[in-house]
Amino acid sequence: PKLKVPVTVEQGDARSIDKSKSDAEAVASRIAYHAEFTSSFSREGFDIPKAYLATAQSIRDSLIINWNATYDMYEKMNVKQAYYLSMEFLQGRALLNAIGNLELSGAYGEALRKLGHKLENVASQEPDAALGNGGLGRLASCFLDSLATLNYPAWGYGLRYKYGLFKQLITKEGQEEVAENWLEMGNPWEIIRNDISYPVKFYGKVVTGSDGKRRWIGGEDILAVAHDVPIPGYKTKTTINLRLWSTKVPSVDFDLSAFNSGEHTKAYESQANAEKICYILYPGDDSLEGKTLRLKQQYTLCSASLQDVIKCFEKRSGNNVLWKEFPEKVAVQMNDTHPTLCIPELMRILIDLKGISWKEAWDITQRTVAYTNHTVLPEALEKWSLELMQKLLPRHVEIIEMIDEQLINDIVAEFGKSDPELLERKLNAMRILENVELPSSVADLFIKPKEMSAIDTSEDKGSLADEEDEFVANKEKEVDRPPVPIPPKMVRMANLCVVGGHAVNGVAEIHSEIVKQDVFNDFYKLWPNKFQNKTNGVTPRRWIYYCNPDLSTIITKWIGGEDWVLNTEKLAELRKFADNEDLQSEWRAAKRINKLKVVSFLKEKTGYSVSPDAMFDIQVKRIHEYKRQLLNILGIVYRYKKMKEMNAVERKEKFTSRVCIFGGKAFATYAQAKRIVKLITDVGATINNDPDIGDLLKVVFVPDYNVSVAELLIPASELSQHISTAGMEASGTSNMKFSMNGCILIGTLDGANVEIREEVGEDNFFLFGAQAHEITGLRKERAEGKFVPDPRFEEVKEYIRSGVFGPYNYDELMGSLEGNEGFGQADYFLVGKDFPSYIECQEKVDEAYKDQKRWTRMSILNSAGSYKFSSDRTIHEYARDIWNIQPLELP
Ligand code: 4GP
Repeated sequence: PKLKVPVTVEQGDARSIDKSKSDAEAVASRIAYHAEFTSSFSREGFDIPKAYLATAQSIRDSLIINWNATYDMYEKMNVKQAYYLSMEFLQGRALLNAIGNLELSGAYGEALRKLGHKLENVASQEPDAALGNGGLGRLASCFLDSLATLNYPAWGYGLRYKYGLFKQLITKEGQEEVAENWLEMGNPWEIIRNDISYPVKFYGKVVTGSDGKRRWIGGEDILAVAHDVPIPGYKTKTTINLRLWSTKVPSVDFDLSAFNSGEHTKAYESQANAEKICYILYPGDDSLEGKTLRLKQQYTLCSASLQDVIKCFEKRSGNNVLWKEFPEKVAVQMNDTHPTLCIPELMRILIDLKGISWKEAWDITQRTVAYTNHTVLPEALEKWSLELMQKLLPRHVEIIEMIDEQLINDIVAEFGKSDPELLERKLNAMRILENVELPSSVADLFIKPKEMSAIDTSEDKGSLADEEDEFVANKEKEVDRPPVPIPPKMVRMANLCVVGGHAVNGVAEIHSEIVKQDVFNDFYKLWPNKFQNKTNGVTPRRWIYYCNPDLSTIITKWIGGEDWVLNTEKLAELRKFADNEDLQSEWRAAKRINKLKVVSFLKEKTGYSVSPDAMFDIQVKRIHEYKRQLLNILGIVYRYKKMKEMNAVERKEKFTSRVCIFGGKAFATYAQAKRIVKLITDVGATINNDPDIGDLLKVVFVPDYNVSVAELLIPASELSQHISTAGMEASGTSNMKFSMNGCILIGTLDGANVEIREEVGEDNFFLFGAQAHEITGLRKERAEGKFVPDPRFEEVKEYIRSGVFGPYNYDELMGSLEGNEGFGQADYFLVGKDFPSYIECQEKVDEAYKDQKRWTRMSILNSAGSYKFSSDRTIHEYARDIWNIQPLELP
């Protein structure tokens, strides 16, 4: 449509402009202003993409006003601020969230109607900002929302990747990845700060200056440039900042003479090298180039952010910079180990650039930084090659070596020298450097008795002939034996985090226990007070209030007010109405509306038609063996096989109709995860086209799962699956979102499931499977061949192998469940072990669903019991126990 309102040029806060106008008129004229003057589209017309940009730009104006006021106040009050450093922020869309938080939904809806558009259609134009992989990135985004909403002085730092997480296509071959160019149409939410940039150095060497100090010189310099994204709180003026860095070459580095002499590519080379650091979210790191790039990304985040933090601290301190007070003004939270380099970088800045002693710098650093662990999977505990790090960051390696040495001394002091075996075990577990020689004073303690005799100068050396025999025998053995590879020297980032920070936290109670008792047990015994739990949470604004308006209206009506959006404890009041028939029927009606939306979405995205009368059973998350999508699909195959063995009447009698929905991305090089995707889509293709089955069972893989898709699926869900091998899922956060939206979970006692079950009540949670403390024993039993598989499990694998679901060779996938030769450890994720209890539990689900009153009661009790899982609660805990920051609200 053409613009229907006359364009009046107005600037300023949408509500404070012309008081004679209604909010909607004022908003409309502001949108029109931006359509005319700001948007980068051609003049004519006012189509949806243009309407989206102009709408976003108009709301951005309001955000900037609040945001300036927020930081002016923080500066004036010189308050302590928390800085959340994360390589990932999975923000999703911003428009409806911003409009809602500013309480302008009505005005914007009406304004856009006047201009010929619907707000929902305009909002759906926005590409997801997918600067993250999954849980940890989305948690960071929920935290920003809560920090702003609760008026905490805070700031997020991340990287501005040009390409977000890949776009997932589902084809006949399974998953395919294509680049996600989320910035193609420009990003109205960011403000480029060309005046805020910091040099970041790589390579070079370290020299000792005439003053005896170590200096990092030479190397490659790039520039990190700030891009600011305002994050509005809900019903507050507080608007905090997410500062994302992009990289470029300092202008002096452009090789003009090469360009002028025709070597255009050469001239551009350094620019391209600098820019590629922020090209993609997770560069494949099988190659050395990939590894180097990822380490450069991590260092860019740490270095630029700390320089920025320090500049702010110095500015706020005026003429009186007291470094020892730095931790009283600054808290740095490292979201997993990716920002570990903060520790040596802060040390470097303090010692080399600010002239502070090692001892004081160490004290400041430790009091400033804290670390959150998000996974106990050994392969995810980051280690970097010492050699690579030495090349890229030579000064940091010196500092890390000194921290390691200091740690060795502490360990020796703590455990003494009387028990060399214990000491050696402690050093092996706790040192930051792996496979690196010990200082000789400590190494001497471990000389084995045999080695001792070799350097023994006493007379008794045994007979010469014996020694010769032994020598020959050893030589012969050497001929047969391949040379022993020298283990690579590595830097263990998690150990550095634990040593260098003042707090370490897990993200759910069970996970924090595993962190203390297993992953970092030696550290825990040494410094028990460092270790904490901070059970994750999700923002109730995005994850129920905005994404599920129908249910939210019902909750507001029954609780008698909307304050549950800020005080989720109020949700517990729903408990007393759980059996109320009126509430129950309203509740079901809201679910149905949400299911209908998903029915059309699935049709559009996958071509499959599903019935809104069937139970919507959903598993959406990254595809990973430990999350066991394989268990889910094997359960579905079992169900299908049983259906096929029955006649139509029996089938209908026995089974509840289900739509089984999967979604999630497999890491591009994770072959086994991609095979799982392939199996799910193959199974879907067969079942969905089987006329015997009809609406009784449908299996749909939703392509390109992201935040916006989650916002659509979660409100429509009735059953959701959180079925990881116990002890392996740190927390999970989608389990919280599902439960909040009245979905019932089927799950193992893992991560936050444990706490959700406690809150919603065990009758309202479908529990199955082995428990965390049993897993080691079960794996051992499995590996020793003592496991006797359930015949139903064997039957399912056989059925898949028989080719019912197409010609693809599933040997590798099925083999992994059996531990055949070449397939690694037998069923490491214990799918076979948990299979019988899983399918038996699914039968209970079917039974429960048949009684819709009972089911609705369970659903209501889930929402009611989800109050603990608001990220507002989590953020209050971090603020109180780790950051020591206080809320401060704008007048
Ligand atoms: C995830 C964990 O897998 C998940 O259990 C947890 O809820 C989430 O972090 C937030 O704490 N881990 C990651 C990761 O996303 O990349 O390790």
